[in-house]
Amino acid sequence: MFDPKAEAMSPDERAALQRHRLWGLVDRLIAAGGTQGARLKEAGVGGGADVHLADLRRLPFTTKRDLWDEYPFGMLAVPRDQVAAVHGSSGTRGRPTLVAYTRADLDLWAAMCARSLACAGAGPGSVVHNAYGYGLFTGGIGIHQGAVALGATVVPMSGGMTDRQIRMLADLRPDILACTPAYALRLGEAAAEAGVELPALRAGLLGAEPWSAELRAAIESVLPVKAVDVYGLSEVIGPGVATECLEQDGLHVNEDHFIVETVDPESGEPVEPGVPGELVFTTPTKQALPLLRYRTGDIAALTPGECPCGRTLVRMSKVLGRADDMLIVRGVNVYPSEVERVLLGSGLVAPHYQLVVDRRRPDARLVVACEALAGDPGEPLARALRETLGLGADVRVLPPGTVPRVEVGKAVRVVTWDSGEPPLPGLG
Ligand code: DLL
Repeated sequence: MFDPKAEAMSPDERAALQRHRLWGLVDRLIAAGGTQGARLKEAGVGGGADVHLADLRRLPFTTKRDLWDEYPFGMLAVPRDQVAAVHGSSGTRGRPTLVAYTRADLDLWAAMCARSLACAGAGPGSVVHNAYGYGLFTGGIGIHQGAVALGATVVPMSGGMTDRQIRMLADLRPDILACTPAYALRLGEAAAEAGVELPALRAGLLGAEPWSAELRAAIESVLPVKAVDVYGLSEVIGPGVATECLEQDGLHVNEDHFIVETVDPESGEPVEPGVPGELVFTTPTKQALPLLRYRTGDIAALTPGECPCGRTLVRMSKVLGRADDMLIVRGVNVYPSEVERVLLGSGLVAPHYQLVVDRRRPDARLVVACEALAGDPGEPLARALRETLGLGADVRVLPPGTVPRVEVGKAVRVVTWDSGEPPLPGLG
């Protein structure tokens, strides 16, 4: 079930609500007197009344660098003692990113995650097996609070201890599995290894990392689930920003709380609907760390219009990748997810792979490490990568079980080989 009042508004109703909320945000940022407020004043904005929705595209951006520069609490828009919790991301790319929540923010977050679960078909009384990591990472605690807010029964598994997860899935017969797509695959593989036939689940609510439609097919072939995509980032709130419904045709962005734009990652200018661009979010209702035009680095396309499920929220495509994950191999630009599509679309290899960027020489070489389902797919895959993506890659077919499986945290799809031993056995 979904809330038609919030999720099926007409475009005019929604625009009026966004405009009203944006007005409030601009006033709060200016009153808080921080970096974002100062930039608004520099841009000639004296208060929310000056800002219409159409002006948003002319307002200043906020970036991850701002969060780092003001780490840990410099960007707060409320007094420190009103912060009820902090979360963040581990900072695989450098410093950790810390975000703060007031009690009202935690309620909003729970409501957004309850919407995500409802998108995946959950309702009061559903059993939610939550294998996202609990802790500073937003996945575990976010989905947990969403399940509680929905009136579901949450099983707080966190990541790892795969044998015990299989046992609980078999015994508790949950409706929803919530975890990363790579871990869903691992669970399917581990259940098969243990000879356990898992009972059918209604849906898998999978996200926190990019995954292709081809990986969806691989997951649905090893686990009895309909796999739907959930997107979010700590800075904006965590999971619950956008979710696919059971139509599996794009992620509904919760636009009443997260105003979304897509811009050209180079110029920062808006791109047309349907064209992939960098996702930019404004959070008009968040209190502790409200963001104006936050640049996510994530690339996806937006498509307006009503979904057969009844929601009128704008839909975003699956995330293609992060602007900074784009590989440039001998002049060819490619996202890891595009390589994933070719690999898994071929039907020749198992859904476990890693891309090794060999930088031991000045002309970087891409090594695609994968595991064959049958025969020797090296040559046909190298040809498919060349023909589809224009990419010259060295495809290495490794023995089954060689590519690392993910038990905890996010899948590492790309590794760099700078010197010394190869990052995976068998690549030397
Ligand atoms: O990954 C929040 C989350 C938890 C989302 C659980 C969904 C499920 P961070 O750790 O801050 O937050 O990482 C955010 O992960 O900017 C994207 O690059 C990537 N990401 C998250 N969801 C998806 C997705 C959580 N569905 C960063 N598809 C984001 C592709 C995703 N990338």
